[in-house]
Amino acid sequence: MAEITVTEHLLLYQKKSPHATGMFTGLLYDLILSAKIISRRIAKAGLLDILGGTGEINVQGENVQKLDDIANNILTWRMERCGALCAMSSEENAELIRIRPDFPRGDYILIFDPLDGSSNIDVNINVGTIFSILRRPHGNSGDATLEEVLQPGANQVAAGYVLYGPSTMLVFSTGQGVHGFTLDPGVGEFLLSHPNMRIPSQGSIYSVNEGNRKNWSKATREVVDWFHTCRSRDGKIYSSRYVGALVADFHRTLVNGGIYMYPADSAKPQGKLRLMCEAAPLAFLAEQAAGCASDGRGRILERVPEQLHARTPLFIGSADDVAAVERIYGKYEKS
Ligand code: AFP
Repeated sequence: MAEITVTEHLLLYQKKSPHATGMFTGLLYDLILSAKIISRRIAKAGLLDILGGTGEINVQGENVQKLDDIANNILTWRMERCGALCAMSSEENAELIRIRPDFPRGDYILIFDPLDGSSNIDVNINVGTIFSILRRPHGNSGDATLEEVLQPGANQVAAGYVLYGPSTMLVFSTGQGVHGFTLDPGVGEFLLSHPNMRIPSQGSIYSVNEGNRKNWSKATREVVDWFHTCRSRDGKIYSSRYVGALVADFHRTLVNGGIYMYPADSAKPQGKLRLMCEAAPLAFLAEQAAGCASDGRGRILERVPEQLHARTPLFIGSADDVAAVERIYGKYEKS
């Protein structure tokens, strides 16, 4: 197979789209460079004094890991200088990150989770970076306001993730399908390895933290019990897989099909996952790959965030599996 770098791929798509500008391609280029730098730091984490926590608690009430901080700083430093942004939001920062007045700015808004699944770092399990790119309403200038940032996921112009796994992979969509690239460390480039990724319409894997069962509603128990007993089209009993790092669990779901679930429960009535920096970007990818993403009632991409760090239940993956979840919740809503 001819080796196409992610930069070549971006330029090709830029030519195909009359709306694409060099500014947008430049934004993605800087994002990808940041991911390569993060990947290099993670690969050496066990050798450097960068494992463990910083002793701080972030806006989400979670322990900040040293690598959370490192990844956040790498992304913030580079992206605020890229000239394409009018605001950023990170999972690690309570407020919007403003672009310094002496830096050039553009029309895009970048939302990211710098290191998702970071509680897995110390045990050398996959982690990832998730990103979402929105555009501010036409004609506005200056710093983006919070109202401009709180857009539904359906407005995303691009979204993706970097999975720091056995190999580092970049998976993203600009609304023209989902494409996956693998980092060749020798060349230092992401090379196209998974063109046009599609989620099978039904899978045979369900993924959920069953330790939370005691806190689930009757409806949620029925949802998970459904996957305990149903069979895939080729007669397979569903298997259970749960990494506890959303990017890794989603990537498996994207490649193999099936469903990832993080329902609301009595301890987390809004769910655990963040709408803007976790659920919406992965929902954009899922739909671009012929899958679905729901909060149990309807499309994640239609949800308008009421605040920067709004949370949501999430059911994402194969279209038939997500439809089964909505059917069961729907039954309880009617009764
Ligand atoms: P951390 O980044 O704090 O590890 O949170 C990871 C995460 O948001 C997501 O990546 C996982 O899917 C989910 O939490 C796991 O949560 P549980 O540990 O409650 O199952």
